[in-house]
Amino acid sequence: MQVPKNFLWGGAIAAHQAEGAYNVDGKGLSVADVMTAAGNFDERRITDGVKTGEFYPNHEGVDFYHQYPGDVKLFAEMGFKCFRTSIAWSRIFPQGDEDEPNEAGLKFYDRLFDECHKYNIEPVVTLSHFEMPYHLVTEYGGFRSRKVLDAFVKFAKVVIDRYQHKVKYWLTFNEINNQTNYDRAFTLFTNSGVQVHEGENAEAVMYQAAHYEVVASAQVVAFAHQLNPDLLVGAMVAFSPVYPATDKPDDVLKAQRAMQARFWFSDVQVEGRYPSWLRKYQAAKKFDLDITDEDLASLKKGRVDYLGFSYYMSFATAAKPDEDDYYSYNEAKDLVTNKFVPQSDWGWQVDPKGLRYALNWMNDRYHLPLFIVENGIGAIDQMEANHQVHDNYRIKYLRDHIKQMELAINDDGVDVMGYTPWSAIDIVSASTGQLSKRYGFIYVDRNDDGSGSLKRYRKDSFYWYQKVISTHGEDL
Ligand code: BGP
Repeated sequence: MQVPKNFLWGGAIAAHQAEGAYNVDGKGLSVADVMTAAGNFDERRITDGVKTGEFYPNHEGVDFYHQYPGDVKLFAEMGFKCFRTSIAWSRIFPQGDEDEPNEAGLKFYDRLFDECHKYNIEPVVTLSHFEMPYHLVTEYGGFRSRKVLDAFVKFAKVVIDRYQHKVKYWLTFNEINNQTNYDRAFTLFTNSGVQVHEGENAEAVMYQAAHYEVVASAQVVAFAHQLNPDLLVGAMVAFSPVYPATDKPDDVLKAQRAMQARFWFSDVQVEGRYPSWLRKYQAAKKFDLDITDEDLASLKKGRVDYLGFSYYMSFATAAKPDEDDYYSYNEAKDLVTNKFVPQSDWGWQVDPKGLRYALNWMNDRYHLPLFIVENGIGAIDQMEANHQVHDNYRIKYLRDHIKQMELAINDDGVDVMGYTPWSAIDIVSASTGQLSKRYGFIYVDRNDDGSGSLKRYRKDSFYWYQKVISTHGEDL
C-alpha cells in the first residue's frame, strides 16, 4: 500500500531535548534547564535554579545547536520531506518578558531552516514544546498568569513574522492535553510552567493554565492567518485513546468522560468553543476561573487549520465501585492495565491498531487534515561491532503503526498530511532525562551521565526508513 506522493514523511525532535548550548548566544534558562535526570520509572526532579554539582542533561542535549548541518544532511539522506522541531522561547526572549528579542537566537533558527531548505526539507515548527523561560515561572507562576499568555503571544508573533517565508507548518502547544495528568508535578511544570502549592486544587490550577493556553493558541492562529494566508497552524495533542475496560455501561461512560476530558483541548482549538459539559463541570466544582467574554470571542477567531498529534499508546479505564461522579477524570488514578496489549520497557502499551482507531475518531470528530507528528518506541539500543545498531524492535514498532496509518488513509479515507516519527535522532528523553531511552534512527554516542563522543551513527532503522520513504510507504 502507498500513501499520496505529496505525503510529508519526516522525523521529529524538540529544541530543549536536542540543542544543548543552554547558555550560548544569549539564551536564558528555560524550565528544561532546571530539571535533573531520573531513573527508569522515576520523575525528573525540578530544581530551584541551576545548582552546582547537579547534572542537567538538557544543558548539552546532543549538541544539535552546533551539529545541525551534519544532522540535517543525514535527515536528507533518509529522504525526509519535512522535519519537525521547536523554537526555544528562551533563545528569543531569554527572560520571557523583555521588550526586544535576542537577535543571536533568531539567527540560529534562520540558519537551521535555511539548512533544511537546502535539501527541500519543509520545517514543521512547534512554538511551545515543554519549555518556557524559567524567569516566567519564578516571576509569574507560568501560565497561571495572564501576563504569560501575553508574553507567549508576543514571542509567537515575533517568530512567525520572522520565519513566515521559511516555515509554512506551525503547531502551537505540544501535547497541550497532557495536563490532564495534573497530579504529576513534571507534567504541569513542563507543559505550562506551573507548580502547584500545598493546599491548592491542582485540577483548578490546570484548568486556568490550560484556558490561558487555548486563548494564546487562538490569538496566534488569528495573527498568522491575517499575516500570511499561506501559513497553516495546527493544534497538537497527545492522542492516547481511552478504552472501556469492559462492556459494563459504567465503564463505557467512564471511558467516554475520559475521552472528553482528554480532548476538550482540541475541541476548543478546532471548534472555537468549549464543549457543553466542561463549563458545567467547572461551575459544579466551583472552580474560580478567569474566563472572560473577550477570551471566548478570541477562541472563535483562532480555529486551527489542522490537527497534529502524538501517538505512542492506548489507555484503558474502569469505573470504580460506587462511583457516581462520572465527570471526574484523573489520569494518574483512573487508568487500568489493558491485558490485550504488550508494554514497552517503560510500561507504555504498544497498540498499533489504536492508531487507526485514533485517526478515524479524530476524522469523524474534527473533519480536518491530521498530522501524526510523533510516534515511536523508547528502547535501550546496543552498539555492536563496526558501529552497527540492530534495532529490529524499532522497525517492527514503526512498521506495525505505518500499516495501520495506511489502512486509515486508503481504506477509511482519512486525510493524513504526514508522519514524523519520534525521534529523527537520539535525544534526551523528556520524561526521564535519560539518553539511554532512545527513539532515533541515528545513534548518538552519549550516555546518561553525559559521557560520550556525541558522534552520530546510522542504525538499521535508518536504512529501513529510507526505503519506506522512497517507496511511498509500499516497502515496509
Ligand atoms: C512526548 C513528547 C516528546 C517526547 C516523547 C517521548 O510526550 O512530546 O517531547 O520526548 O513524548 O517521551 P519520553 O522522551 O519521555 O520517553
